[in-house]
Amino acid sequence: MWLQAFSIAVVALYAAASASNLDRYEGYNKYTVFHDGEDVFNYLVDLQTESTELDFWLLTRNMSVVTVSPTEQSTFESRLNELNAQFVAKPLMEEMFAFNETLSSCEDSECELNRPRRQARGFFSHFPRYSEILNYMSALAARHPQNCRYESLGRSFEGRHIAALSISLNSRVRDRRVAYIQSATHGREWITPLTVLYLANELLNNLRAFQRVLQDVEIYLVPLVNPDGYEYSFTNDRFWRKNRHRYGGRSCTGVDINRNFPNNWNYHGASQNLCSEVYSGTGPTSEPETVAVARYLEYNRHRVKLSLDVHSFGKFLFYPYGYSRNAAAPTRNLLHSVAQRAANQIAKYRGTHYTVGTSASILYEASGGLDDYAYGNLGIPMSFTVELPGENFQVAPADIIHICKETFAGFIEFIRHVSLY
Ligand code: 0X9
Ligand code: ZN
Repeated sequence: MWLQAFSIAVVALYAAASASNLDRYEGYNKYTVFHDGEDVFNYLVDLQTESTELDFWLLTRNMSVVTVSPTEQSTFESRLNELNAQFVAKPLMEEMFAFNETLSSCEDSECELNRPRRQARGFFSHFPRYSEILNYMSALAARHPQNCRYESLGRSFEGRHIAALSISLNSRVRDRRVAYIQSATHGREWITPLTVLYLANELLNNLRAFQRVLQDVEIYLVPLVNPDGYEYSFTNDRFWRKNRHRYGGRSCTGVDINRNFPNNWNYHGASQNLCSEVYSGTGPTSEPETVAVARYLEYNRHRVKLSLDVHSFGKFLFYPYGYSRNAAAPTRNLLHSVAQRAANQIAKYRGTHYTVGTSASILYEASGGLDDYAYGNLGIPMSFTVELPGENFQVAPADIIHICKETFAGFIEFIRHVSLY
């Protein structure tokens, strides 16, 4: 009897916690659109930049995934029909409830109730909240004081720390080449910090095995570039992408940090409409999160040889330039071959296939990204954006560990190249 009441309470708590960040998506549809003509692609690119009612989860040259509010669905469908584009529509809530288990959070009583099960399955079987991630990072540093430093790069708009881990064979030697890896620039991309934390944990637990890789290299990890957006995607809006910059008296919130870096700022694929998902801010580096990252990279520009910006989703490895299809990186052959090697290593684990290229040619042109800034402004020779697997910014909990493991193989391959520069 007691057990039954307990289970009912667990289910009720679970449902309450799960529903809140999806409340606003009642009636939304998720569209998968297939298109090979320029017309449809250009129509979708314009919508991505300017529409505030449509949210592009993926936009490639021949296939796109977009969520649409109930009021906009008929106009959107008519336009797609006019353009002869094939599409499949699915109620968004239906899809999300299929992923029910992944909707749990870990800063409420529900977390406490699930703790034993979670511990049994390990850290890499759920989506941890901000405080859990920071605890995990500081515990790693405490456990490996000779090899790991835990620090803050600065604070977010809402005042959260942008936490970092530095990993090296000897943390007192400070002038090594740096492999810089960041994630969760976009709040909703929950799988991304887990892959970076998995890398930290694996390296620190197997320092001897990775001695060669770490010989001349410091690994610098920033798992949550956008802690406010990350938290907001748990508490209020599962699909929140931008930071949480609030402008007094204005109804819309947030800047896309990956449109805010000072490289061709606010050129293609960025918007000056505050309500847009790709709002580029009031100027380059207008955001505290962008400043924190740019300041670190600028200060260490001669040491940083690799910059990886981990996003989701789509299974892509992108190299510069992303701002224009007509801009070719002078070292593109090298960038391509390093990324292809990483893709090959990832595929070895269970066959996951990544596509390698520039995001401007595979996706859309988008300016103000970290990858272009690191390569173009700072001269960091290896700069990439990783788009991890996924379908809807969730992955099944049982799959998290596999994504972490295959991505780890790719990270190590990228890092192996650092000592060559
Ligand atoms: O659009 C983005 O910021 C990235 N894709 S995501 O779906 N995670 O939002 C791709 C960025 C690629 N790099 C540049 N365009 N510079
Ligand atoms: Zn992203």
